[in-house]
Amino acid sequence: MALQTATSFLPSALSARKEGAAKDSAFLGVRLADGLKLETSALGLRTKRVNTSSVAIRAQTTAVSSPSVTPASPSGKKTLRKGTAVITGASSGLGLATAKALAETGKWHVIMGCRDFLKASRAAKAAGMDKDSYTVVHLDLASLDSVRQFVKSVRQLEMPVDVVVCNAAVYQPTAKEPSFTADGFEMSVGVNHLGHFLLARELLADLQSSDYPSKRLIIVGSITGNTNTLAGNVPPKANLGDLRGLAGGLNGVGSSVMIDGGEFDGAKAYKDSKVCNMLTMQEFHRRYHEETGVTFASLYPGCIATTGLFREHIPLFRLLFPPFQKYITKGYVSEEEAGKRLAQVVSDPSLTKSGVYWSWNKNSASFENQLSEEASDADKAKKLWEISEKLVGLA
Ligand code: NDP
Ligand code: PMR
Repeated sequence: MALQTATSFLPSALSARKEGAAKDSAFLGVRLADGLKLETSALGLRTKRVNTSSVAIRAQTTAVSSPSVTPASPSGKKTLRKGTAVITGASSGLGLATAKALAETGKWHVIMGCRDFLKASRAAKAAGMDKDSYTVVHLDLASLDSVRQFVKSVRQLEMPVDVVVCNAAVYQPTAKEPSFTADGFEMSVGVNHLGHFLLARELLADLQSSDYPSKRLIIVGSITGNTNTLAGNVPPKANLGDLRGLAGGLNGVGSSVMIDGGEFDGAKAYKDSKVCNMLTMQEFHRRYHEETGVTFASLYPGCIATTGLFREHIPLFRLLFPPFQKYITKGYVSEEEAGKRLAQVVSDPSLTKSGVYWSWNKNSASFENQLSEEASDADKAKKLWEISEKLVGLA
């Protein structure tokens, strides 16, 4: 049933500019002199053919059967139709594991929003996902045009959008100079926050029109953006300051590339972007939960030390990080387990509370976790929202 329609790829939008000072990349990124603070707390089955002529050049899709409302069974009892979940960055790591976990239930169809169509298709196949359980649609979060095109392509699939998971991310801890998205934003915040901000804002209307009983928008957060934890106190620490760099456009031309106005630091930019993700989830909750009934949630899935997230880190780090997390911090979690956790936030009937940042204890039981002061600052979340909507052209 799968019709593969690979058209051209979106050119990658990386460019390097000079800004800020070069950094040393010490093992585990920590120089002893930095003084580590130990603050603990701790879619009936219709077969749909995508009209490729109407899907603009950048969209690459695989058309599949789409789930719909299941009519009353012979017993007369209505069964829940298949849900459809959009997952960004589902070509590897947490996104792929979540897509697999959802697909395996037979109750979910996954729209995989990925920048590399072939990689995503191969990954889904290698993971053993049934070809009718997913659709790959091209999405490069480093381009706002691509995000808008993705939204159009998803709508052309004519599947409901029941859950959206903003999962994709880049981490550039060893970058000496910033790189930029197609729209000129520093890459980490541009992809992890601004691309997702536009995507989530656009797809909210689709979530709202879904008839699924529990509609959810999930933005993946992290412990490392929370300075009320030990992990969040490993330098460089997340800090958005007064958002002056963001307000200046993060372009390195007349403004800093860092949200707080400071010098470029790739690791900090990632952690700042995660604070933005967690603040954005809460602001969505405050603005839209009552009106739309959508559940907004974030999470820390555990330390998935083996994923592609660390691809740009030095080889020694990649070698020692997994055992360090397994045996020393005991924060390690496998990709499979982390995927089950995120799949729970997508689909578990008991996780409908909105505005929550979920974490898991050692027995893999979920609990509502406490965010840091900055990551729960409502004034900052509002300011972040207002600046972000200007930057992505929504205001
Ligand atoms: P991976 O690198 O394995 O996955 C990241 C995904 O994002 C990949 O599919 C990647 O695509 C995609 N991606 C990157 N840039 C873009 C872009 N410009 N447009 C579209 N997709 C893009 O990392 P993880 O699975 O670890 O990360 C997933 C999420 O989990 C992130 O939000 C991360 O912050 C979070 N997280 C991870 C933790 C960990 O320990 N690993 C801990 C806490 C949170 P491609 O395959 O083409 O590179
Ligand atoms: Mg961290 C309980 C302790 C704990 C946990 C759960 C993590 C998770 N880390 C912990 C502790 C420490 N880390 C300590 C004590 C150190 C100093 C040796 C340390 C170092 C460290 C580095 C250099 N840790 C890291 C890095 C990274 O480059 C990773 C990062 O920050 O990526 C942004 C990372 C992480 N530690 C974690 C988790 C989950 C990460 C991946 C971060 C993320 O995706 O947010």
